[in-house]
Amino acid sequence: MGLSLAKKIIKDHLVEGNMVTGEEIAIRIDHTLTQDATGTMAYLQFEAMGVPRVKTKRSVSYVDHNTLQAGFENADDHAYLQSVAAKHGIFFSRPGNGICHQVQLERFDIPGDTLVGSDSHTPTAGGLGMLAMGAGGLDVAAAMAGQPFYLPMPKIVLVKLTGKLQAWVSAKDVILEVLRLMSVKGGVGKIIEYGGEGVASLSATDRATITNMGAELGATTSIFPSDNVTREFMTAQGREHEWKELKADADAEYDEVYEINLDTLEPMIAQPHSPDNVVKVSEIEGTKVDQVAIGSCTNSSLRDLMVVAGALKGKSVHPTVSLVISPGSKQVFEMIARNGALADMVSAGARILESACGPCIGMGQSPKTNAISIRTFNRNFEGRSGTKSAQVYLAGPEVAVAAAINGVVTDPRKLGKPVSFDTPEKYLVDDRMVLAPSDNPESVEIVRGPNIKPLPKNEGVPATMSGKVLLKVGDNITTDHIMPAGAKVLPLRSNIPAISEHVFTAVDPEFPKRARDFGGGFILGGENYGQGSSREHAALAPMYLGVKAVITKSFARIHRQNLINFGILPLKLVDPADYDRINQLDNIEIPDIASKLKNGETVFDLVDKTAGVTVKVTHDLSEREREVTLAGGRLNYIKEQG
Ligand code: MIC
Ligand code: SF4
Repeated sequence: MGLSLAKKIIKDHLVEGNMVTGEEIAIRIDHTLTQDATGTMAYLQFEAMGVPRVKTKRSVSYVDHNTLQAGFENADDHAYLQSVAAKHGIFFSRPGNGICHQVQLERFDIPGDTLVGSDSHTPTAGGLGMLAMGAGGLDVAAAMAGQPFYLPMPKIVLVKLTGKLQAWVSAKDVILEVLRLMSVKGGVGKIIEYGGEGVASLSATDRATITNMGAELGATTSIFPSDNVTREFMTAQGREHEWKELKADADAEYDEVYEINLDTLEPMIAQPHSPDNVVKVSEIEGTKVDQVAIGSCTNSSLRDLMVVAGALKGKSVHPTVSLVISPGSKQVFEMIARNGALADMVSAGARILESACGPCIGMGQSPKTNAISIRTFNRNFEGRSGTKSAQVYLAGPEVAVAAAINGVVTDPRKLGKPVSFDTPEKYLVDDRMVLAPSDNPESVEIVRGPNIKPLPKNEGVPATMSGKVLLKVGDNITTDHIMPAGAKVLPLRSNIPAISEHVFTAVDPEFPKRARDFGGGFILGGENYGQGSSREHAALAPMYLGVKAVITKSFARIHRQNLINFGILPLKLVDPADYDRINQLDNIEIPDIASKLKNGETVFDLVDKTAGVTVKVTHDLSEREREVTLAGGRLNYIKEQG
């Protein structure tokens, strides 16, 4: 039986385990990426491992999230990151050079190689046929230190594309359709592989839009074949030598198959407050719009911005709409500046930001109270824009620009003649904003400003766990609920004591105080707990506040891994109905947990002393993960292993 594309790459990189669905495997990692908001922690952890030079083929450190610099904190982080990169053999993409995933796609991704990044949208690289996964900073640090990356062998899902996209319909509509079909938890434990004859009509950056937002399915990653389109893109980036062909065997077997006919796909839009709340644009046409934001790692390629500029040319932004645009990279920015497209945007009234994440992570441009904001981004979780009452919709650049011009949600097919765009034969390549590591690393001093605080430590699992249920939450809790981002909190990413004061405040402002008053305790959650971002702060800061275990119906992959990495036990209710029997502030106890865990037991009694009931909880930790948790986290474990 032939192999899927994903299985071929896994097989090539397998260092431990068997490729049996659900079993833990370990793969060799060729490349890593970090961004500044997760990178400071990742490099503090890398430093703690005591490895002088990264052991990957190539590691790149980007600065793209915290670029507002409303105080000294962001700039302190940048200086720290730049010095660490120089010293330890890492390339450093300077602030202003662009969003990590866009720059990585343009300049560094290699088909058939593996990439781990401390950002959940790392699968963007799957657009070029790379096996790319998001992870917590500690897992990325471990990969830089030469350790393999561990994951349960995923199921492989084929999304077969037929036909060709119609005018004013684009890649974003494809992934929104996949989200409509599969939901935000439909991809958990799966790799989404794209195939079928429709693939050939999608450009490399179109494919990257699709694999990027595969993160919102909860998928391990998403991947496209590497074909002639990939080759042309890499040649235009001056990197033909790094190209190679990659495709699934004709008789490859898949665990699930979906089919999407591009011919009949219409413009789609995700409504508040979830990326899978998708309808056809035509169903909500006429809805008044207050803000339009174009950019992010999903939709800020040259193609996307040329379409936006083409639609805006000679027109004005609607008087009641604020239109903001952030180009994805310096390359894109410079190219639209030189070819005049930027002038068309500015002339129409667009507000141009630097090449960075910006509004996508609530770093500025928060919309007004109760605003309706249409964004080309990938997440519309409540409050993420910085305005709790805002209604954020997600759509492609065509739908976004149509709304900016008309002031209401508009089917872009009504804009008339489509804007044509041909992928350039040559992109403007200039890597001066990427600094190579130092040739003389001993001479490099690490710069540690006052915002860089030491890593907190965790002890192992206590003999018996007891304490209060500090918080009870529902299904699909995101890491934005657990550890909010935005302009106020993001600057504290290198300062765990300070950032821990914001844990769960989006849900319950009293949470940090309660956790401190009770000396820590437990969290009770529903399905898909911890979906969204890879931020390990959503585990690290609760750990700092004394959270010992999180008990849920199910977990999202990256967050589950982060909990283990910091020694917090991810436990599941054996009977999900028991969720209703346990309440916030109940006193609970899990007797003899440490010894039971050591002995390999998987089911424990959880005694709810307040409710007077005993329920069963379980874990699905691999042997290695059990040891990591018992050691109090992966850093302790790595040190113990020498
Ligand atoms: C996000 O989109 O939520 C982020 C900000 O890029 C995060 C990383 C972070 O929290 O720093 C992600 O997606 O992993
Ligand atoms: Fe940045 Fe937004 Fe992409 Fe996250 S999703 S990496 S915040 S642009």
